[in-house]
Amino acid sequence: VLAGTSAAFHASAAKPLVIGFSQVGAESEWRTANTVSIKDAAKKAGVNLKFADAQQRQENQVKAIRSFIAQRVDVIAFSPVVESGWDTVLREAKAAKIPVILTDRDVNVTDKSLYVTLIGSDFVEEGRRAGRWLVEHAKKNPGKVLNIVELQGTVGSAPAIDRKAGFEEVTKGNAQLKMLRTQTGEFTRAKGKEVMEAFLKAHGKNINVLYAHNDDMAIGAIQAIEEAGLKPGKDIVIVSIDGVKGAFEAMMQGKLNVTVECSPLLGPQLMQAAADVVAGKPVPKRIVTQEGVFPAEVAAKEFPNRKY
Ligand code: GYE
Repeated sequence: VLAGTSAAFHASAAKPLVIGFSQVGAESEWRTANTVSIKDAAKKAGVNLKFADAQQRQENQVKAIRSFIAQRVDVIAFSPVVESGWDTVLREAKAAKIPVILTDRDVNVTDKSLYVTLIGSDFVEEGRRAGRWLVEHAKKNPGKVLNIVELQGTVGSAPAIDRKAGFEEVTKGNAQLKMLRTQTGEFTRAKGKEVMEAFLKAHGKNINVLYAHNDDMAIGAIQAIEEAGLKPGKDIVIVSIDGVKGAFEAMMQGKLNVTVECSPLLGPQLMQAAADVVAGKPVPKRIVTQEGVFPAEVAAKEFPNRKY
């Protein structure tokens, strides 16, 4: 009885860990799932989470981080909208001795001691996986040149930069694959649809392939393709990234050909890393998520297993 009492006493006396988290926004299905994962994991871990939504704007993230510093939270975590422009505010966090954990997206800083770790996917590899699928697809139509249009993610964001680079790395020099047009669709359905409409106006039936940096833009583009009287998934082959439920539904309807998985379920790893950092335990500089590739043929079988 005594031991139990004292354990309970210690548990209630222990201050809950306070984490300030600045989220990118609510631009996609991926992002919504990521937010749910982080909030759920915080609740389960008994963490006091201060959550701020930046609405896809870096200036809002800088403000949120400064306010977390002023509140003297235990750990600052954030998913940076864009890669560059973080040195000053991260130096402020370091001067205040508050550890910073990056989730999902990377920053471009010369002083790597400005953050503890980055938890998230390898976006270059995702781009390569998308490109490799297309290289294999092209082999099924030997001699045929495929004209590609690309919908990029948010300008200056790590996933947009890296998914473009990885895709280029494996498709460049392939005589069957020709990039016609590339433009940002800002990772949203609305913008994906709008930009695809413009692509279709300019190039119509000459477009053979759409490479979208996320599923939401692909889903928006699917609408544009249908409204133009063409068959998405057939007249235009569509390759995208994330693996959200909406993509699996589109694949089961034959409108999307493949999605490369990018898991948004980073909450539990974030809570673990934050607890470890505060406890003074070593944390690896990079924690990479394990992911796969899902072509339309396996969509129906995999759908019940999808968690986001
Ligand atoms: O792919 C996209 C979201 O940073 C990996 O951001 C994330 C990307 C994700 O808007 O859907």
